[in-house]
Amino acid sequence: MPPLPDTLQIKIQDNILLVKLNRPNKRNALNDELILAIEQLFANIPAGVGCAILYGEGGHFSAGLDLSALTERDAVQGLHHSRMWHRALDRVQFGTVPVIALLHGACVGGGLELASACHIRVAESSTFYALPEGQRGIFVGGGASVRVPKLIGLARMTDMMLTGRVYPANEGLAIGLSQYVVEEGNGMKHALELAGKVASNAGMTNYALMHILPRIVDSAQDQGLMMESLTAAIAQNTPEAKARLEEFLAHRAKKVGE
Ligand code: 1HE
Repeated sequence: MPPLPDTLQIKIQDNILLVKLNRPNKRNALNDELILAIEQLFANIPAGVGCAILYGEGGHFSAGLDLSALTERDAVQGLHHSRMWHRALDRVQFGTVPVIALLHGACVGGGLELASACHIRVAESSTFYALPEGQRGIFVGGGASVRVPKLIGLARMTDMMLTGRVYPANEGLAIGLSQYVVEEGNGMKHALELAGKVASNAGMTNYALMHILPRIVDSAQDQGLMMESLTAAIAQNTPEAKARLEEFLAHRAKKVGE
Protein backbone atom coordinates (compact mmCIF):
# COMPACT_ATOMS: atom_id res chain seq x y z
CA MET A 1 0.00 0.00 0.00
CA PRO A 2 1.45 3.46 -0.89
CA PRO A 3 2.07 5.70 2.13
CA LEU A 4 -0.95 7.52 3.57
CA PRO A 5 -1.00 11.33 3.66
CA ASP A 6 -0.36 13.09 6.96
CA THR A 7 -4.09 13.87 7.16
CA LEU A 8 -4.90 10.19 7.83
CA GLN A 9 -2.80 8.62 10.54
CA ILE A 10 -2.86 5.00 11.67
CA LYS A 11 -1.56 3.03 14.60
CA ILE A 12 -2.05 -0.61 15.56
CA GLN A 13 -2.68 -1.35 19.24
CA ASP A 14 -2.90 -5.10 19.92
CA ASN A 15 -5.17 -6.20 17.08
CA ILE A 16 -7.10 -2.90 16.86
CA LEU A 17 -6.41 -0.40 14.07
CA LEU A 18 -6.65 3.23 15.20
CA VAL A 19 -7.41 5.58 12.31
CA LYS A 20 -7.20 9.32 12.93
CA LEU A 21 -8.53 12.10 10.71
CA ASN A 22 -5.76 14.65 11.13
CA ARG A 23 -6.78 18.02 9.69
CA PRO A 24 -7.76 19.79 12.90
CA ASN A 25 -7.15 23.31 11.61
CA LYS A 26 -9.87 22.66 8.99
CA ARG A 27 -12.03 20.77 11.51
CA ASN A 28 -11.22 17.52 9.69
CA ALA A 29 -13.07 18.69 6.58
CA LEU A 30 -12.86 15.87 4.05
CA ASN A 31 -10.97 16.79 0.88
CA ASP A 32 -10.24 14.41 -2.00
CA GLU A 33 -6.85 13.46 -0.57
CA LEU A 34 -8.49 12.30 2.65
CA ILE A 35 -11.36 10.44 0.99
CA LEU A 36 -8.96 8.62 -1.37
CA ALA A 37 -6.73 7.74 1.58
CA ILE A 38 -9.75 6.30 3.43
CA GLU A 39 -10.60 4.22 0.36
CA GLN A 40 -7.03 2.95 0.07
CA LEU A 41 -6.69 2.15 3.77
CA PHE A 42 -9.97 0.27 4.15
CA ALA A 43 -9.21 -1.75 1.00
CA ASN A 44 -5.89 -2.80 2.57
CA ILE A 45 -6.51 -3.45 6.25
CA PRO A 46 -3.33 -5.02 7.64
CA ALA A 47 -3.52 -8.75 8.35
CA GLY A 48 -4.26 -9.65 11.96
CA VAL A 49 -6.44 -6.59 12.64
CA GLY A 50 -9.83 -7.51 14.11
CA CYS A 51 -11.53 -4.13 14.42
CA ALA A 52 -10.87 -0.47 13.54
CA ILE A 53 -11.62 2.74 15.44
CA LEU A 54 -12.03 5.91 13.39
CA TYR A 55 -11.74 9.25 15.20
CA GLY A 56 -10.78 12.87 14.68
CA GLU A 57 -7.92 15.03 15.94
CA GLY A 58 -8.81 18.37 17.56
CA GLY A 59 -12.19 19.57 18.73
CA HIS A 60 -14.38 17.86 16.13
CA PHE A 61 -14.88 14.51 14.42
CA SER A 62 -15.45 16.12 11.02
CA ALA A 63 -17.01 19.25 9.49
CA GLY A 64 -17.93 17.24 6.39
CA LEU A 65 -17.03 17.86 2.79
CA ASP A 66 -14.24 20.38 2.24
CA LEU A 67 -16.38 23.17 0.82
CA SER A 68 -13.43 25.08 -0.62
CA ALA A 69 -13.20 22.78 -3.67
CA LEU A 70 -16.92 22.66 -4.44
CA THR A 71 -17.25 25.84 -6.48
CA GLU A 72 -14.77 24.63 -9.10
CA ARG A 73 -16.67 21.48 -10.18
CA ASP A 74 -19.13 21.18 -13.07
CA ALA A 75 -22.05 18.73 -13.02
CA VAL A 76 -20.20 15.75 -14.50
CA GLN A 77 -17.24 16.28 -12.19
CA GLY A 78 -19.74 16.50 -9.33
CA LEU A 79 -21.23 13.15 -10.31
CA HIS A 80 -17.81 11.47 -10.34
CA HIS A 81 -16.90 13.16 -7.06
CA SER A 82 -20.00 11.80 -5.36
CA ARG A 83 -19.30 8.32 -6.78
CA MET A 84 -15.77 8.54 -5.39
CA TRP A 85 -17.24 9.14 -1.92
CA HIS A 86 -19.59 6.18 -2.44
CA ARG A 87 -16.67 3.92 -3.34
CA ALA A 88 -14.60 5.03 -0.37
CA LEU A 89 -17.42 4.75 2.17
CA ASP A 90 -18.45 1.37 0.75
CA ARG A 91 -14.89 0.24 1.54
CA VAL A 92 -15.49 1.28 5.14
CA GLN A 93 -18.88 -0.40 5.42
CA PHE A 94 -18.06 -3.52 3.41
CA GLY A 95 -14.39 -3.94 4.25
CA THR A 96 -12.70 -6.73 6.14
CA VAL A 97 -13.15 -5.51 9.73
CA PRO A 98 -15.97 -3.84 11.67
CA VAL A 99 -15.37 -0.13 12.21
CA ILE A 100 -16.23 1.88 15.32
CA ALA A 101 -16.62 5.64 14.80
CA LEU A 102 -15.61 7.59 17.88
CA LEU A 103 -17.37 10.96 17.67
CA HIS A 104 -16.93 14.31 19.37
CA GLY A 105 -17.82 17.87 18.39
CA ALA A 106 -19.15 18.31 14.87
CA CYS A 107 -20.32 15.20 13.06
CA VAL A 108 -21.93 17.04 10.19
CA GLY A 109 -22.59 16.67 6.47
CA GLY A 110 -20.02 14.33 4.98
CA GLY A 111 -18.73 13.69 8.51
CA LEU A 112 -22.08 12.13 9.38
CA GLU A 113 -22.00 10.23 6.07
CA LEU A 114 -18.62 8.78 7.04
CA ALA A 115 -19.79 7.95 10.56
CA SER A 116 -22.93 6.27 9.22
CA ALA A 117 -20.80 3.96 7.04
CA CYS A 118 -19.22 2.65 10.24
CA HIS A 119 -20.78 -0.23 12.18
CA ILE A 120 -20.87 1.23 15.68
CA ARG A 121 -20.94 4.90 16.69
CA VAL A 122 -19.70 5.95 20.14
CA ALA A 123 -20.43 9.63 20.81
CA GLU A 124 -18.74 11.73 23.47
CA SER A 125 -21.14 14.19 25.07
CA SER A 126 -19.85 17.14 22.96
CA THR A 127 -21.02 15.49 19.73
CA PHE A 128 -23.58 17.26 17.57
CA TYR A 129 -25.09 16.09 14.31
CA ALA A 130 -26.42 18.08 11.35
CA LEU A 131 -26.88 17.87 7.60
CA PRO A 132 -26.15 21.49 6.60
CA GLU A 133 -26.26 20.65 2.89
CA GLY A 134 -29.75 22.17 2.76
CA GLN A 135 -28.44 25.46 4.14
CA ARG A 136 -25.47 25.43 1.72
CA GLY A 137 -27.82 24.99 -1.24
CA ILE A 138 -26.54 21.54 -2.15
CA PHE A 139 -27.57 17.93 -1.52
CA VAL A 140 -25.91 15.05 0.28
CA GLY A 141 -23.56 13.12 -2.02
CA GLY A 142 -21.66 10.74 0.22
CA GLY A 143 -24.34 8.13 0.83
CA ALA A 144 -26.49 9.85 3.47
CA SER A 145 -29.71 9.31 1.47
CA VAL A 146 -29.22 5.59 1.83
CA ARG A 147 -27.53 5.21 5.20
CA VAL A 148 -29.00 7.94 7.41
CA PRO A 149 -32.71 7.01 6.97
CA LYS A 150 -31.75 3.47 8.00
CA LEU A 151 -30.54 4.91 11.31
CA ILE A 152 -33.17 7.55 12.05
CA GLY A 153 -35.94 7.22 9.44
CA LEU A 154 -36.94 9.29 6.43
CA ALA A 155 -38.92 11.91 8.38
CA ARG A 156 -36.05 12.85 10.70
CA MET A 157 -33.51 13.13 7.89
CA THR A 158 -35.93 15.24 5.86
CA ASP A 159 -36.43 17.54 8.85
CA MET A 160 -32.66 17.82 9.44
CA MET A 161 -32.12 18.97 5.88
CA LEU A 162 -35.22 21.15 5.54
CA THR A 163 -34.74 23.04 8.81
CA GLY A 164 -31.03 22.71 9.60
CA ARG A 165 -31.90 20.94 12.86
CA VAL A 166 -28.92 20.09 15.03
CA TYR A 167 -29.15 17.02 17.28
CA PRO A 168 -27.00 17.01 20.43
CA ALA A 169 -25.34 13.76 21.57
CA ASN A 170 -28.08 12.58 23.94
CA GLU A 171 -30.86 13.16 21.38
CA GLY A 172 -28.68 11.50 18.74
CA LEU A 173 -28.55 8.44 20.97
CA ALA A 174 -32.33 8.45 21.45
CA ILE A 175 -33.06 8.55 17.70
CA GLY A 176 -30.35 6.07 16.68
CA LEU A 177 -27.54 8.24 15.32
CA SER A 178 -25.19 6.60 17.82
CA GLN A 179 -25.43 3.39 19.81
CA TYR A 180 -23.53 4.84 22.79
CA VAL A 181 -23.00 8.19 24.48
CA VAL A 182 -20.11 8.53 26.93
CA GLU A 183 -18.64 11.34 29.00
CA GLU A 184 -16.25 13.70 27.27
CA GLY A 185 -12.76 12.20 27.24
CA ASN A 186 -13.96 8.62 27.87
CA GLY A 187 -14.66 7.76 24.24
CA MET A 188 -11.40 6.03 23.35
CA LYS A 189 -11.48 3.85 26.47
CA HIS A 190 -15.04 2.80 25.68
CA ALA A 191 -14.33 2.29 21.96
CA LEU A 192 -11.30 0.13 22.78
CA GLU A 193 -13.38 -2.02 25.13
CA LEU A 194 -16.00 -2.52 22.43
CA ALA A 195 -13.34 -3.16 19.78
CA GLY A 196 -11.82 -5.90 21.95
CA LYS A 197 -15.20 -7.65 22.09
CA VAL A 198 -15.79 -7.22 18.36
CA ALA A 199 -12.33 -8.57 17.51
CA SER A 200 -12.87 -11.65 19.68
CA ASN A 201 -15.97 -12.77 17.75
CA ALA A 202 -15.88 -15.66 15.31
CA GLY A 203 -14.80 -14.43 11.88
CA MET A 204 -17.93 -15.73 10.14
CA THR A 205 -20.19 -13.92 12.59
CA ASN A 206 -18.52 -10.57 11.91
CA TYR A 207 -18.50 -11.26 8.17
CA ALA A 208 -22.23 -12.03 8.23
CA LEU A 209 -23.00 -8.88 10.21
CA MET A 210 -21.01 -6.68 7.84
CA HIS A 211 -21.76 -8.24 4.47
CA ILE A 212 -24.92 -10.32 4.73
CA LEU A 213 -27.21 -8.59 7.25
CA PRO A 214 -27.33 -5.29 5.29
CA ARG A 215 -28.25 -7.22 2.15
CA ILE A 216 -30.96 -9.12 4.03
CA VAL A 217 -32.38 -5.80 5.27
CA ASP A 218 -32.49 -4.52 1.66
CA SER A 219 -34.22 -7.71 0.41
CA ALA A 220 -37.79 -8.85 0.18
CA GLN A 221 -38.83 -11.01 3.17
CA ASP A 222 -38.74 -14.31 1.30
CA GLN A 223 -35.21 -13.80 -0.07
CA GLY A 224 -34.08 -12.35 3.24
CA LEU A 225 -35.21 -15.36 5.21
CA MET A 226 -33.50 -17.71 2.76
CA MET A 227 -30.25 -15.73 3.05
CA GLU A 228 -30.57 -15.91 6.83
CA SER A 229 -30.94 -19.69 6.76
CA LEU A 230 -27.93 -20.11 4.47
CA THR A 231 -25.85 -17.84 6.68
CA ALA A 232 -26.91 -19.65 9.85
CA ALA A 233 -26.05 -23.00 8.25
CA ILE A 234 -22.59 -21.85 7.16
CA ALA A 235 -21.84 -20.21 10.53
CA GLN A 236 -22.82 -23.22 12.63
CA ASN A 237 -20.65 -25.47 10.44
CA THR A 238 -17.40 -23.63 11.23
CA PRO A 239 -14.93 -25.31 13.63
CA GLU A 240 -14.91 -22.07 15.65
CA ALA A 241 -18.67 -22.25 16.24
CA LYS A 242 -18.51 -25.92 17.20
CA ALA A 243 -15.68 -25.23 19.67
CA ARG A 244 -17.57 -22.30 21.23
CA LEU A 245 -20.77 -24.34 21.61
CA GLU A 246 -18.83 -27.17 23.28
CA GLU A 247 -17.26 -24.64 25.66
CA PHE A 248 -20.72 -23.41 26.64
CA LEU A 249 -22.14 -26.90 27.15
CA ALA A 250 -19.13 -27.75 29.33
CA HIS A 251 -19.87 -24.64 31.47
CA ARG A 252 -16.57 -23.09 30.48
CA ALA A 253 -17.97 -20.15 28.46
CA LYS A 254 -19.15 -16.83 29.82
CA LYS A 255 -22.91 -16.54 30.36
CA VAL A 256 -24.85 -13.65 28.83
CA GLY A 257 -23.97 -10.42 30.64
CA GLU A 258 -20.79 -11.78 32.28
C1 1HE B 1 -13.90 24.21 6.56
C2 1HE B 1 -15.04 23.41 6.75
C3 1HE B 1 -15.55 22.73 5.60
C4 1HE B 1 -14.52 24.31 8.65
N1 1HE B 1 -14.91 22.89 4.44
N2 1HE B 1 -13.30 24.34 5.38
N3 1HE B 1 -20.05 21.25 6.20
C5 1HE B 1 -20.50 22.37 6.78
O1 1HE B 1 -21.27 23.12 6.24
C6 1HE B 1 -19.93 22.68 8.14
C7 1HE B 1 -19.07 23.93 8.06
N4 1HE B 1 -18.31 24.14 9.27
C8 1HE B 1 -18.81 24.69 10.40
O2 1HE B 1 -20.01 24.91 10.53
C9 1HE B 1 -17.85 24.98 11.51
O3 1HE B 1 -16.54 25.04 10.95
C10 1HE B 1 -17.84 23.94 12.66
C11 1HE B 1 -19.15 24.05 13.46
C12 1HE B 1 -17.67 22.52 12.16
C13 1HE B 1 -16.64 24.25 13.59
O4 1HE B 1 -16.68 25.60 14.01
P1 1HE B 1 -15.36 26.30 14.57
O5 1HE B 1 -15.74 27.67 15.07
O6 1HE B 1 -14.66 25.38 15.50
O7 1HE B 1 -14.35 26.44 13.31
P2 1HE B 1 -14.37 27.51 12.11
O8 1HE B 1 -13.74 28.79 12.57
O9 1HE B 1 -15.70 27.62 11.47
O10 1HE B 1 -13.43 26.79 11.03
C14 1HE B 1 -12.02 26.68 11.22
C15 1HE B 1 -11.39 26.54 9.86
O11 1HE B 1 -11.87 25.36 9.23
C16 1HE B 1 -11.79 27.67 8.90
O12 1HE B 1 -10.72 27.86 8.01
P3 1HE B 1 -9.69 29.12 8.15
O13 1HE B 1 -8.68 28.89 7.08
O14 1HE B 1 -10.54 30.34 8.00
O15 1HE B 1 -9.12 28.99 9.57
C17 1HE B 1 -12.96 27.10 8.16
O16 1HE B 1 -13.16 27.70 6.89
C18 1HE B 1 -12.49 25.66 7.99
N5 1HE B 1 -13.61 24.75 7.76
N6 1HE B 1 -15.41 23.49 8.05
C19 1HE B 1 -13.81 23.67 4.34
N7 1HE B 1 -16.60 21.92 5.69
C20 1HE B 1 -20.14 14.24 -0.16
S1 1HE B 1 -21.21 15.48 0.00
C21 1HE B 1 -21.13 16.06 1.60
C22 1HE B 1 -21.65 17.47 1.64
C23 1HE B 1 -21.28 18.15 2.91
O17 1HE B 1 -20.61 17.64 3.76
S2 1HE B 1 -21.92 19.73 3.06
C24 1HE B 1 -21.60 20.18 4.70
C25 1HE B 1 -20.28 20.87 4.85
